Amino acid sequence: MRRKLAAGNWKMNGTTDTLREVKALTDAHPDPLVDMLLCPPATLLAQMAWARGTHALQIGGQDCHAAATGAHTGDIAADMLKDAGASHVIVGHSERRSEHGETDADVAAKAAAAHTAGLIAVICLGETLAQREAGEALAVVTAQLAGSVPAGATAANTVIAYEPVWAIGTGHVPTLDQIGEVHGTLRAALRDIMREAGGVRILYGGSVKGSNAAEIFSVPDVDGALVGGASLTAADFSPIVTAL
Ligand code: G2H
Repeated sequence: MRRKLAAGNWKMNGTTDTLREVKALTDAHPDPLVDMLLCPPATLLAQMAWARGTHALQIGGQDCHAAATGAHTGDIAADMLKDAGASHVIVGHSERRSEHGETDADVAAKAAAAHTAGLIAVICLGETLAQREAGEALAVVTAQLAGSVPAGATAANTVIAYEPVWAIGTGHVPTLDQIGEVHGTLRAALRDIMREAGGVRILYGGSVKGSNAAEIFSVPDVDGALVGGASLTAADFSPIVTAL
């Protein structure tokens, strides 16, 4: 049985004032039946860990370096995220892939570093609109999966997030059939990569909001969501948690 996961990716949003949303969210879901994860900017990790108090809210980074330490100005190691209170880290988000040129191999190295640090890696992948329109979506995500999941990945230390690039922050969402087709394909492909494939959670991400969450969560092999814009306030994120 895979435990559902509602994950929020605050991206480059949020200051200390925004932490009020953590209290509002944890107050709204004092004893959630699903896992809740928020990934704030690194500047807020430690304060968010403090703000959650004894609540089971999980906290994650949005990226990590593949190395454990060293001369990498501006970067953050997985161990540092863990030290700040994180249990997860997002790797390979499409904005990292497109804005920072991260390849599947880079993503796999980062996920491996996360595992070494004891973090759960949320590995993101997804096709572009051009790839979707060319009928390449399934081949693209299958290749990304094979290239981005490192040796040593298990159901306990790895979450997959399918985020079609054309759905991110655009309000465009794939049909339920399209989501189901990709998630089913990813589940099957995982079986070629690792044992425990049946236990790995596969999230959908891209323009998830309260009004479409329930129908997306009804799709087989959708184990939760990675939410961007609608995770920034408790008012928007709470209905998504409830829909799971
Ligand atoms: C996809 C998602 C969060 P949004 O990037 O990872 O963002 O929900 O704003 O489309």
